[in-house]
Amino acid sequence: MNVSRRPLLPPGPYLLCDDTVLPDVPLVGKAERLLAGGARVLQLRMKRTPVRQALEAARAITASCRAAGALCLVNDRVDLALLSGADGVHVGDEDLPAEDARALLGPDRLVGVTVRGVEGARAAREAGADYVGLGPVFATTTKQVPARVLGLEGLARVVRDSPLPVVGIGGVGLENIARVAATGAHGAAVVSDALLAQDIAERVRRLAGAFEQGRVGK
Ligand code: TZP
Ligand code: MG
Repeated sequence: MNVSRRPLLPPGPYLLCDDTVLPDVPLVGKAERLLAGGARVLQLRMKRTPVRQALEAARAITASCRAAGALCLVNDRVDLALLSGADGVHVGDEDLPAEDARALLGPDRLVGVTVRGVEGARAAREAGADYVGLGPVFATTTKQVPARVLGLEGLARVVRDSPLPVVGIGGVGLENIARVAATGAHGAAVVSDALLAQDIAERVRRLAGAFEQGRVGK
């Protein structure tokens, strides 16, 4: 019997609420705009916010997500995810190992892991992760990534062989999200294309529509 109350990661755009892109707008304001556009999952990425403010933002944005029926995942910080009651955490090579994140979070929250290929996805599954973030799919300036660009073919190959749902990340925006979806990827992580749009909520709606159009079998 499956006794876990862990939510499923919604398919489609996976929006990052990031403090390095559009730094003058508070995180809570960015989250509101992303949610107003119908975002179903937000990842709160706080690379430059002092920890007390980060905790406050995590608590407020978790509450906003819950009210909107969206999931809130915290990047890097298992402690902030736990304290804010967020739906989970996303960890990479410089964060707590996935198995330790899982041990701290218990069975009812999501653990996502950044990987660079199929081997990483298999290891993430062994470690108790629910999904993997894979990238960079395209070149990006939002983050310096110590790995080569995968392209759509590289993404498709990992999607085919991964034992976990794959969220593509890096350089994804309105112009290419349908092609990311067409690889069979479960999700597409978007940072700057949404946050730098004139109308963030409208951009999120368009990203979701384009993802849906690109989905395999549609
Ligand atoms: N991890 C891999 S690429 C990336 C992260 C956080 C940033 C992607 O940003 P953008 O602006 O969507 O290309
Ligand atoms: Mg990290």
